[in-house]
Amino acid sequence: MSSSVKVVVTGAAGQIAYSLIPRLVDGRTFGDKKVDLALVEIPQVVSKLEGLVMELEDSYFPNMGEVTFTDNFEEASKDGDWFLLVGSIPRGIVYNGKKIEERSDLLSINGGIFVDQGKAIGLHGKDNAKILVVGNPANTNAFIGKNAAGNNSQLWMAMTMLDSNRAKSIISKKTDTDISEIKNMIIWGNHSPTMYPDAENVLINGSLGSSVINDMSWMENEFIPKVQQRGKAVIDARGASSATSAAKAAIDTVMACERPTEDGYTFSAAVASDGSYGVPEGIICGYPLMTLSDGTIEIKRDISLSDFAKSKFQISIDELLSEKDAIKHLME
Ligand code: NAX
Repeated sequence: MSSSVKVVVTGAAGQIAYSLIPRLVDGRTFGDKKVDLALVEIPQVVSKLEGLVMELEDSYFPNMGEVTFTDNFEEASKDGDWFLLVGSIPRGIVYNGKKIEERSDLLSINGGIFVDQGKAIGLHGKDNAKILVVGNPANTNAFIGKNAAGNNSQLWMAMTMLDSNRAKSIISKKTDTDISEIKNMIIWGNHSPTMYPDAENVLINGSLGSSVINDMSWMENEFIPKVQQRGKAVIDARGASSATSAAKAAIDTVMACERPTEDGYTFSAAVASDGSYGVPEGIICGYPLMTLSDGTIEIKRDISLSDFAKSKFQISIDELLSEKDAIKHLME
């Protein structure tokens, strides 16, 4: 084996993690590196992880290294290369005697979690650590975590790959194109129903969506709402939220960061804005990204946005700014 990588996963007893964790050690995601896992849960369910570890051992993964589990995030974070922050408190749960229905309550509770996790990552994670926030509200959780970490050499991301993959599938069906030929599916903005999935800049067999699809009414009235509401549609059909597709999207994001992006292509994730595309600096915003040959990850800055796209994107930027306002008490 060439080297090793330590991956810290929170929410490790949850449904996404059950699909995600085996794929981290299957020899594909990190190539031939040995993968050490630090699995984290809240105290009430941490003991369940013993069963997951037994299953991992029973699965014969030659690339699996040391596997530990704990309810102590700080301890788990030591020398972490990758942090997959899946754990969060869902809407609808009773927390400290109160049913959590409002987005502002959700932002505040989860924000508190991400302050502590961010501090630990900033102090104990590797300086080149990459952090992917999956737990919702993902962008603002990442914003809080990054601020608390205060370590600018670490890369904080929020996951929009699932939205991108969903959008690719819809476009593949609409245009009767093999899904492997749908590329550069950018999700601009927030991972929330305001996100803007960009069907004008998507590449379909190498041509721009704006010329291939040529149907603004479909884009505006069918495609965009379908991507934005896909999570709810899965819950309605399955009686549970997306899990295997979310896990696959997290793996896709890790793989996109671990390997250079082919020339001319991009992948989707949300990162801190550097002002690109007029987005206020600092907020964690969905962008087209590229992994360069030296491993750095950059925003692709030369995508052209139509007036229609700009107006949709702005709605999502405004939402991110209002979320930022709702958690300002958590920012030191
Ligand atoms: P589950 O409820 O099955 O699992 C979440 C787990 O997180 C639970 O076991 C819980 O005990 C644990 N947890 C809570 N707080 C924690 C903490 N402070 N430290 C460690 N563990 C903690 O949810 P699951 O379906 O796995 O979804 C996890 C999160 O992903 C949710 O917030 C969900 O909304 C979010 N999603 C995000 C997506 C995205 O594209 N960014 C898509 C899928 C998913 O909806």
